[in-house]
Amino acid sequence: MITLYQFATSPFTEKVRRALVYKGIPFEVVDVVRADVPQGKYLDISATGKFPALVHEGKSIWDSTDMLEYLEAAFPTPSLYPADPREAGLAHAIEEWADESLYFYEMTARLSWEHNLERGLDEFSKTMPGVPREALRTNILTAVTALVKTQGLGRKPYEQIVADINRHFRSLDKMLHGRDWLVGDSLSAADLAVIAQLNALFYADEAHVALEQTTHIKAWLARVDAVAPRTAK
Ligand SMILES: N[C@@H](CCC(=O)N[C@@H](CS)C(=O)NCC(=O)O)C(=O)O
Repeated sequence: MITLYQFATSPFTEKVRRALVYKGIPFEVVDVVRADVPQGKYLDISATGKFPALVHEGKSIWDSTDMLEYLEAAFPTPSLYPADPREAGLAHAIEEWADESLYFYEMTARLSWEHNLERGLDEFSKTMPGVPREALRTNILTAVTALVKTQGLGRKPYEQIVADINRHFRSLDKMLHGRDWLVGDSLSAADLAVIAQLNALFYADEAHVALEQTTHIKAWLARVDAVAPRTAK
């Protein structure tokens, strides 16, 4: 049995869960308590202290990109990667764009802009048992604002970040023009990585405004949900 150690609120958790469900792999879930991570409680499971992480047959795998590759090797069908080499390369590039770029947009808009934070606070409360809601709000705002400033995105003016978000949605819309999937002719790791970051971004009003200006993304979201739902049916 595979065990998924997760922060339920993480887009990377959603990406990996969808891969597990798509491949029909049974798994159990352990909700990681955030406060226990700095104490080193899970170091044998995730050396980076980041989650999600998978444990399978005594082996730990962390980083969602490595997890999907591991699942592909252990459970090859249905495949998460296009057979064509150029398309396989593109799928990886889009996966990394989602994980390493879109991620910071969702962090900034969902967790460092106060007007959006309320929407996700209850789910965060579950990962931080015992922390009062108001303290949690302040802690998240302070920590994520500092983090995205250090990364760089958080130093851009609000209007610029909103313009970037709109451009990301327009790019996706173009990628989906005349196509069912982001790369190739079936679902790939690229679709899973991008939908997971978009769903986190949808906690932000600004992402809904951006979505409304696109033509193909809503149908693609429904398509991915139909074959690789967030949770097994
Ligand atoms: N590149 C990693 C990113 C994982 C990640 O950043 N997870 C966040 C939650 S969304 C985390 O564990 N943050 C806690 C930390 O950075 O200490 C992946 O693809 O799995």
